[in-house]
Amino acid sequence: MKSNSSRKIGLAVAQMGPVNLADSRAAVVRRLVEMLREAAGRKADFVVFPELALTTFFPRYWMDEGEIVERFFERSMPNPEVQPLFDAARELSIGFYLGYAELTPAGRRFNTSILVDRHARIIGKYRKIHLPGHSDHKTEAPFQHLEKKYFEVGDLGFGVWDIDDVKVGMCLCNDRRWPETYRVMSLQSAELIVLGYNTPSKNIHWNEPTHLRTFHHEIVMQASAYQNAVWIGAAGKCGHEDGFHMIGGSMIVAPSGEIVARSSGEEDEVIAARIDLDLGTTFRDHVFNFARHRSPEHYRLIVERVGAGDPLPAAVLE
Ligand code: CDT
Repeated sequence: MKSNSSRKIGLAVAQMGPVNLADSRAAVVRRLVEMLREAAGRKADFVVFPELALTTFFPRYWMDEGEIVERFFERSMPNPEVQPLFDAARELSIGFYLGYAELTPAGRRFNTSILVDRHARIIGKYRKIHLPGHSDHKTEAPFQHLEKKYFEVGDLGFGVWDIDDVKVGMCLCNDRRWPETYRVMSLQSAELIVLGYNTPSKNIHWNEPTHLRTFHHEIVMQASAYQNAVWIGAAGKCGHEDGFHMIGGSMIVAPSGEIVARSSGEEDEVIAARIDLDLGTTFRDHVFNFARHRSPEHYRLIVERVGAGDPLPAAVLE
């Protein structure tokens, strides 16, 4: 990530409209490349793409696992279908974050994101830790949320990487709702946290009013940016994928908690801001000076307990 002044960089978030079951990888990658070019034209140094950006949000479908793997998982990265995105990044000298379904050589499956620098080198990898949904077939539900069936819990922790002197952390979708996600990264001096999401506007587990889906999406990121003195770039895949609606609201949030850029629709859309990393330093030097003010001896329960009042591991997250 290069910057003209020492502590300012151009950050773009590339929201995606729907990716339908019938859409080819090649067509999706063309959309990503087009948005990468637009972001570069707007002087971005780095672009955030959504979670599972290369395919439809397939955890909504109960399907044969072999078919799921064949249709939706990537065996390597970059692979020939995704290579045009890497080639464009190198040509434009721009870095990116991309979410995709990863199949390892050992046959393990993760909901993964990567951090790619402006030389198109993969410098960081994250595997989603907070997998939402269920693993059983909910025959009464209008759609499924089978992340617990199709993915393993990530095994890489929450990392932070240096990308041209900016400390960048990654997470994915449901992770953004959990305070631990951000704090583990801010304790590694993260300055910018990037994430992609696919958030259905309907909650199949309980009758949640639809407006709360966007409200909670905003409130967790605004509060977390402030409490951890980080910038957040969040890219959604949204609109109606084969009739199943997901929220938009892709955004860039400042360490003040303020939203500085926000998508306006539910289609492919690039939003951008020139972000001042020193704003985070200001908050970290004062109200959130961790070294001066944190009291970890009083936080032990956070790592000793999983569920409230119960030292045993929680069974499921639903
Ligand atoms: N993709 C993803 O993690 N979506 C979840 C839906 C939660 S409802 C089961 C999210 O947190 O947005």
